[in-house]
Amino acid sequence: MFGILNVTPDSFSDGGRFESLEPALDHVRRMVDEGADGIDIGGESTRPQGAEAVSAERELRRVLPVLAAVREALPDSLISIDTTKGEVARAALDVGVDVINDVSAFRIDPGVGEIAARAGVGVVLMHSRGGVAEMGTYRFAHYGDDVVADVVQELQASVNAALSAGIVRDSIVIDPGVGFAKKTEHSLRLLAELERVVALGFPVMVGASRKRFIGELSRVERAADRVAGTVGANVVALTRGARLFRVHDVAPNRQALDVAWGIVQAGAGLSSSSGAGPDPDSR
Ligand code: HH2
Repeated sequence: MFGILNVTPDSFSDGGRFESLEPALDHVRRMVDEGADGIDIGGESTRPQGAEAVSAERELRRVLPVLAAVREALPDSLISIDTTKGEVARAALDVGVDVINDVSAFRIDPGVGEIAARAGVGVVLMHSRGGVAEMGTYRFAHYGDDVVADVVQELQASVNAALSAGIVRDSIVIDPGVGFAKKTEHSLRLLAELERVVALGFPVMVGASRKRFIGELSRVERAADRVAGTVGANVVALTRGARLFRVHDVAPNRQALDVAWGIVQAGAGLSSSSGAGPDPDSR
């Protein structure tokens, strides 16, 4: 599970809260105490209401001091940089990040793939369409009859590009990109049929946390109040094969997913032993 740290003034649910170092570090420590395996740090919002693309210089000014401080404070946690820019990815690798999370899956800057390949780090390839300022909108949310087929095909193309850039299969995680160039109906179909994304053969991350589709289904306006809806979405995603979760609220998601995972595992044990039939000596 990755806890989210947005070092931005304009993120849709936590913009402006963690721009200075001390609040950011406190928040990160808390997320790790609550059970986060890693922290995903981003300096550019893709929020639905007119996200503003920022320059590499500005993004670096926002994230680099925080990345360095978090790396020092948490030497054993995974740190991921959420960026679409090679320049930012390279500088983040220099301070020791473990994962590059690119919401454009190297579409915006193919150089990110080569940089990740050279460094031998993990990558998250997320499905989206369009540039940073429009990927959170519905501008490119046009699909055929089967949104899952279209997203799987585009994710496969991203995987192929990553492999051609020299990234090894074991370093790749894929993500259907809930809410990115997707209306609520599209995000729901993708979560409902997540097995078809899992079938591509890579670990699947889901980033449903506090997103608009949860607000629409639950009629909860304020993003920070969408925690229960997030937990519901993540538990269903787990049962359909998601194995990594990107969340703002670590404690409730950790508890729910640990319990859900225990039940999934118990069920798997039952089905694997059921072939033997009932033990005649047992009652
Ligand atoms: N969603 C957001 C950002 N990065 N990365 C992955 N892999 N998957 C996601 O679903 C995903 C992501 C958007 O959420 P957030 O960072 O909270 O908001 P903002 O883009 O406004 O900063």
